[in-house]
Amino acid sequence: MRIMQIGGQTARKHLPVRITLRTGRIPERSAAALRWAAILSLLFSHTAQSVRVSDGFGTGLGAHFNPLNVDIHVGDTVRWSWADGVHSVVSGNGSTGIANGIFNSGVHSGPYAFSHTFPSVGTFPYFCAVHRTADFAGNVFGIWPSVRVTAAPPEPSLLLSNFNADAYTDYLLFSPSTRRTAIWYLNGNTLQSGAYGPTLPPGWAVVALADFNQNGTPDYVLYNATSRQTAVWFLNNATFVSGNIGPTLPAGWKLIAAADINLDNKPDYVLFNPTTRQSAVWYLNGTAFINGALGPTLPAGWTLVDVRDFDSNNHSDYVLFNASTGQTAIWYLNGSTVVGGAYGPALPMGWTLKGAADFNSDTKPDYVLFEASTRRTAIWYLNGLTLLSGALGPTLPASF
Ligand SMILES: [Ca+2]
Ligand SMILES: [Ca+2]
Ligand SMILES: [Ca+2]
Ligand SMILES: [Ca+2]
Repeated sequence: MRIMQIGGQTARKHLPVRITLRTGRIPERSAAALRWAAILSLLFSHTAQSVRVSDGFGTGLGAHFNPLNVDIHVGDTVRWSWADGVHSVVSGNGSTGIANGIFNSGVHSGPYAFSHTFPSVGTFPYFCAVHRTADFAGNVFGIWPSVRVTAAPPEPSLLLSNFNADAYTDYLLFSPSTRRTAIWYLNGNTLQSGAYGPTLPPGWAVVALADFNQNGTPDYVLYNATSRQTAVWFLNNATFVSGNIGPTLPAGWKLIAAADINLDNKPDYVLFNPTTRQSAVWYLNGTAFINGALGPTLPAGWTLVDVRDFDSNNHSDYVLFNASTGQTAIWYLNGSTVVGGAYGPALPMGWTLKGAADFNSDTKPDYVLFEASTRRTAIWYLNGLTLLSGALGPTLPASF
């Protein structure tokens, strides 16, 4: 494995920050952080799909369930409620009355509510054990009520850089289906205008942005998942200028970011292996591989999201995210060596951390959050790791 040969270092046994994370000493969060987390939780948390159950909906709507069919994504929850009457919600075959055991509220007098979360794709018919015959005969569609669960839409690729050399970071969107790229020019959190960038050849994706030819505007780092080849496309704002083949990644490794780790003004690759959670740095001269070093290994549950300088010492730092807890953390680096760590603000349920960049021109990186269920983005303005305020950013298109 090239990564092991070129690393020239063995994994470190003692990582102070790792211990900090594991022992769970959580630095106090500011009142602003708590307030913003609470506000975002209230405004943007998942709302379960609701089905009202009643005797009184009549034939057009289905006898007892409104709506008759519910369309949701994997992981969503449906909540049935009835104010009065005696009802139940039983998954299975309404014609025969045979339950299939996926969900069953039991028979209850109202007011009552029952919820079920759907972890997999499929169509799930159900009936009311009390009104089974009327459920079918009473609706004009000739169908049984059901919950239809489809796969969650794929997360868009969202990368952050300043394409038009103004004071503000912009969004780069990449659609895996069309392989189109689009730049959304922002002024803070506000979308100003957009432009299509170049469209990628089949098999390739944009995975990182950095200025590889020092002309002041970011270039695309491309990756081919089949060949594991990387390439750099040199851009002038949204216009393709030329391209170069870069080094090929070893199997199992992902390119997380391109950032200058050794302060020679040339971007380097930061790699992460999600299986071993090992990180590595590949030092580059333009697109030519020079040498590599192993970086720190992340604790279980944590992923490397981005690489930015969070303590204004010019050394890029790791931005870490724990998707199950919503917790964020920064590992401060000196080159590829961890020298400290701290927790950042925790994200509300349903939101993931997409990256970090400066959105309000105070030179300090801010968080970009994404909510998969609504495709909304949000900016959390930070002073170091202190959350100052938050604002919704533009909502990402499903595809383009
Ligand atoms: Ca800009
Ligand atoms: Ca460098
Ligand atoms: Ca730093
Ligand atoms: Ca900022």
